[in-house]
Amino acid sequence: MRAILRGVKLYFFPVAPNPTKVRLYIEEKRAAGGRLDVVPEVVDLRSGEQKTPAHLARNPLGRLPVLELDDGSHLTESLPIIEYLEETCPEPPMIGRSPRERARVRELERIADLGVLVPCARIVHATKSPLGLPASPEVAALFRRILPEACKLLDERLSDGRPFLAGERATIADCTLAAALQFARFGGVEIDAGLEHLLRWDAAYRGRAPARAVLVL
Ligand SMILES: N[C@@H](CCC(=O)N[C@@H](CS)C(=O)NCC(=O)O)C(=O)O
Repeated sequence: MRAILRGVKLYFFPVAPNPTKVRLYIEEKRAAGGRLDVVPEVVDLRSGEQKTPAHLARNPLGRLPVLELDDGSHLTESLPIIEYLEETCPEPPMIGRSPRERARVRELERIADLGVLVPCARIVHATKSPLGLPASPEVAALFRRILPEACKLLDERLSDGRPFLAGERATIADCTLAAALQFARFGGVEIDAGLEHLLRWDAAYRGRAPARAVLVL
């Protein structure tokens, strides 16, 4: 009998990359037969709702995503939220089965997050921040130099034709990369057109039902 997770709520905002990672994870898990019953609720980042007392009571840092648990307590930070959901509802696995597989998936997820999502987010917020943050050409230039390193590495990993970053099945690494690339499209951050394997992965991933249920760009 598979575990069923009930009575939890995810606060998110569409296109914002960190909540998008979690939403993609939930859709992928459900599509693979996992029984996650998570109620979504929008917190409007454009109007500053994340800084209202109601949201600061959920996350004193005023950010998304936040997972509200069945006892009313809150969990913040996208990766621990995903890992909590995965540990609560481990089948089918989305981080891998053996210690080595799990380490490999986590390695790819960290590269996608720290090497792609964070640079994309820094470039977007330094050029045309949807949160109204001040522009910074220096920050944008720095992260434009950093971004290609991880993109190139992931392109090389995908060059053997594997459908997903870690192999034959979608994992949390795909969720993070897809969330990052959607935010890049939103903010006009260009990904090198020569990275054919990465772009092939992106097009194929976005065409799948779990991605279509979450991604809007
Ligand atoms: N390290 C955090 C980052 C959270 C974060 O920066 N979230 C953004 C949306 S992607 C946010 O809520 N920004 C609103 C703000 O900073 O006011 C995570 O992984 O969840």
